[in-house]
Amino acid sequence: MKTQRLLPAALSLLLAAPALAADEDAATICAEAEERYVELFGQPSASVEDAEVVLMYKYNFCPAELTVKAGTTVRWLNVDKRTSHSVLLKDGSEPESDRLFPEETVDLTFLTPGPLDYLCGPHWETQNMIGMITVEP
Ligand SMILES: [Cu+2]
Repeated sequence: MKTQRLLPAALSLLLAAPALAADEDAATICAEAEERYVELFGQPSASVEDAEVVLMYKYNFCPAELTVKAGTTVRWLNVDKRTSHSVLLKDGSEPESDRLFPEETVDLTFLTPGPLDYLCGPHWETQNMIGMITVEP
């Protein structure tokens, strides 16, 4: 009897959950990602001085496209609450990063000019979680 009473309550919680990430606009998601960053670190991500920060949030890279000078370090930071992500350069020049759990980071320093597509190993196919770095000389 207890199970029967609990189940409908659990179902109604699921139904009340927010819309799936895919339905949300990337700009809205990235604005939320930045809010998460400020909540966690007490300052905007742009105030990081030793790297350009790309946030990973709700199956998006924020910003999805980034242009940097050669020699710049890009730091990917997961600001999701539960989901883990990775960084995998499509040209295969680096091994896929470890799974980054919430609040974990990976740094890559880009020396060679050119465009570089990258993706999230677990989510590029199902969630289109992809990004691009353009390295300028
Ligand atoms: Cu991912």
